[in-house]
Amino acid sequence: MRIDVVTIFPEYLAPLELSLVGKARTAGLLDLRVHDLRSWATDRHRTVDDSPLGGGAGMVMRPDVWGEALDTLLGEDGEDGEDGEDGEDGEGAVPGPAGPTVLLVPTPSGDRFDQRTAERLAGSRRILVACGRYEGIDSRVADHYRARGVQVLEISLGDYVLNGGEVAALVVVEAVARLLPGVVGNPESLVEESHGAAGLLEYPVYTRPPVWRDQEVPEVLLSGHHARIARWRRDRALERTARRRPDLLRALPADELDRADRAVLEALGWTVDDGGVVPQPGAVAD
Ligand code: JFH
Repeated sequence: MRIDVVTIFPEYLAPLELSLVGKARTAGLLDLRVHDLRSWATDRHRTVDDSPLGGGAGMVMRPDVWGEALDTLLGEDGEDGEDGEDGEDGEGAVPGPAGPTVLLVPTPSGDRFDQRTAERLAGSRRILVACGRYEGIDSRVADHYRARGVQVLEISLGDYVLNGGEVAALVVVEAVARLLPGVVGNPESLVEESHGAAGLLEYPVYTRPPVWRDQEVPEVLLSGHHARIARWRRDRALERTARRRPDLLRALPADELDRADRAVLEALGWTVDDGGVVPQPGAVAD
């Protein structure tokens, strides 16, 4: 897979040299290239912004500079690296799976980025992340590439305001890279993730020593009794999800809940009927 990130702060993406993503790049599983948007600016000051039409505070990123950057990079299909671009940071093209090119635009008003989005993106051949700054990128840029048949995804990490799209680019690259075949050392952990306890929060985890600062590890985890351990973990996952993420609980398919699940949920003020998982009459669930 090839991922291009365009930003006015290429150094912001430096952490992608580290850890799992860095290894994926060195191993040739991920062709990640970071570009400085200003290299497509044309004036002496390499200006990328202008004041908002219609008035208002702040600045907006110019469509013409973004257009040149994105045309150049989208036109580089199947080439292998040397575009002479400054701030470029490529390892050479990697033969990726067939699949579409996606233009990803982080914005506070985008669709929520979640694991499903990451899984979908992991199936694409190329991702181009356009990191805005100031008040964002002139809206015609996303519209233009959408009209040209590019899959444009405007995404938000959550309901808080960042200063630009770079943090979202880091999040997306990490979430997608770990799903690529061969990146995560033990693919069993990915399998466990996708259908271990689908739709529930994680159960709590422990390691040695069995007593630490007067706190004991739950005894069942030392018992070697695999069925009891699995049940205990499932109960804790249900409990956490009920308290912290009732929205996830409501979304659980009732047919995936066994009798023991239903008993735990009943004790927590929830009931399972044909309408799914709902608060017990009179219970204040969320
Ligand atoms: C980004 C920015 C303020 C305007 C009311 C809420 C926002 C943009 C590019 C993503 C998430 C971002 C994000 C992504 C890209 C950019 C800064 C500040 C406003 C009006 C718009 C520029 C922010 N999940 N949060 N933030 N900015 N306001």
